[in-house]
Amino acid sequence: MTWFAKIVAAAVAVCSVGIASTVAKAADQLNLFAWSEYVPQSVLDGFKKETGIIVNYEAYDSNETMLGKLLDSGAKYDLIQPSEYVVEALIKEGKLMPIDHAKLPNLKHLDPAFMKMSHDPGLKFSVPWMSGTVGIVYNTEKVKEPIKGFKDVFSGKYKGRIVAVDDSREIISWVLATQGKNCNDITDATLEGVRPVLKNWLPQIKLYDSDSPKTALLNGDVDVGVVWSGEGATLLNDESKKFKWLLPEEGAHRFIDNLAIPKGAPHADAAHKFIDYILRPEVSVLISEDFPYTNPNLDARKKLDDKARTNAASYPADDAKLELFKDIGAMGSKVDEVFTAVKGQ
Ligand code: N2P
Repeated sequence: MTWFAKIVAAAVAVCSVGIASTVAKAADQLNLFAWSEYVPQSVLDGFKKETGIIVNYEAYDSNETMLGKLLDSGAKYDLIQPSEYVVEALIKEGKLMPIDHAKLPNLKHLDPAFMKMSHDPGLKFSVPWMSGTVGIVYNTEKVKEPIKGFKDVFSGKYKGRIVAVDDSREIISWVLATQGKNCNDITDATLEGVRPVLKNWLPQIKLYDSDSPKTALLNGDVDVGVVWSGEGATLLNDESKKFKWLLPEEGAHRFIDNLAIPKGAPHADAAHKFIDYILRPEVSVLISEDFPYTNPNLDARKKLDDKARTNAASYPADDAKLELFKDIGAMGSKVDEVFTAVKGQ
């Protein structure tokens, strides 16, 4: 069974209620299936005001959830927001519609570095939305010894005081990093090596939250987090100044989240219009203001104020040790299986 077949089977098993009824079909609508806490209402409103197109924003909290629903839904979605390794997989599987660059005059604002990424060189099937990292954030009023990496977070000292994103591929990559292995070195053997470490780590996590892990840190429910950089950037902006952000010394994942149009999308033209709209620097800035990730739009970045441009979580140092995830094919479902099994123990 391929990774895709497994995800479809799992989606069919758990989705008792079809999503078709919630997804609009009218010509002046756009069905956007995107990460939660990532698309500002002001952008959706501005797009509607200008084009008359209503955006139906359905949110997900992991690539795997998105894939399951996408493949189970028939052609309902017009735009999805997969990360780099999922773009790579969807291209291989022939699931994406080519992007018509002639409809995207604002593509010129992108940092040229994003045109050459290995998951989609030349951006034939996707356009970057935001980039980011996964790092560590902690409350310095509660944590007195400096934390340097995953080994410190999961030393046992912070048991019951940790929030982490609920993401199997991420968490397994953290274990691999502590073992000196690359985040894409995923085989049956490396997964078996990961399992005992997961058994030790996962019971230390108080809360899994991929939507808004900053909330538990702000509330004081937890003191340490392993979270998306945009969440870390928001915590750094907190007026208390009590949060510290760092990239783990063992190495970190750099993700590139993208917009892509699934094959068979009912409103492909509206999808292109939306992509071009968010590529406008003045619109792209609105995204950065609400969700301070690394903006791939160079002309938008120039419009950010100094505080935003120098936020260490949003814009890591050039020499940071960062790795992109690659498509790992059928091993993707094994990653899920190992994580779910240990989490459920
Ligand atoms: C936004 C989530 C960031 C996505 N809320 C990580 N790929």
